[in-house]
Amino acid sequence: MFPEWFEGPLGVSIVGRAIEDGILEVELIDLRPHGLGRHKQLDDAPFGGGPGMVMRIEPLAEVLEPLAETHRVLFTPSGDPMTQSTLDRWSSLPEITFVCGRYEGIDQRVIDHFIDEETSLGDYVLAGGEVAAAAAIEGIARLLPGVVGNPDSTEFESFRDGLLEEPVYTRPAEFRGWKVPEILLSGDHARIEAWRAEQRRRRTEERRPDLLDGLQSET
Ligand code: JFT
Repeated sequence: MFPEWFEGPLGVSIVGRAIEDGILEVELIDLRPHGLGRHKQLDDAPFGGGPGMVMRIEPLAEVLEPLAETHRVLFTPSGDPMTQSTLDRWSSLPEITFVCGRYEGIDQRVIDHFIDEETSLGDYVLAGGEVAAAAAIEGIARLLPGVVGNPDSTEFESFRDGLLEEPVYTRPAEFRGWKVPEILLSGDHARIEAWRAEQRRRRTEERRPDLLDGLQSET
């Protein structure tokens, strides 16, 4: 309903570059022209009463039925939480359709007949699906081969070993008396890697013990 919302997210940084370089293609579909009547209406009052409005089926059917060959994802607070494995899976699909709704939601028959997967950005409440779609597009873009900033090896990936990232530092080596950990200036790459691994482990234990529960490497 708001294609102009995506101008920023699609125009800059990793996603902007991926599109410029022809590695990623994004087509925005404005729902408004598919609306009903002279006012191109997209919403209506909910059957059974209650507050707010619901997106009608006709405009979405018109748009989504011809896209049946694509993987059609609806962003919704009721969906399965989006994780890195969701993005890994989506990044290898040739074409994916993200449906971004507004109002109180979408007529259930749209979901039943024109949606392949329901996904949520997370357990907090936004006003629509656009932020989730922008997050997904950026998360996918950085996984695509040839995208600048895409580490060639998943070895340098966040969550690569299911742990949080270690702290990182750059120049100056001292600022207001706050020193960079000595080990990082030592040039001893074996000890540096061991230190980083230990930092990832400790950080994850402290901040996200839930991530350790599902790990294979620990016994
Ligand atoms: C919110 C959303 C996600 C995700 C899609 C559509 C309407 C507004 C709304 C809010 C609360 C309850 C409807 C959406 C999201 C998230 C996605 C819609 N709304 N019902 N909010 N928060 N993490 N993905 Cl369509």
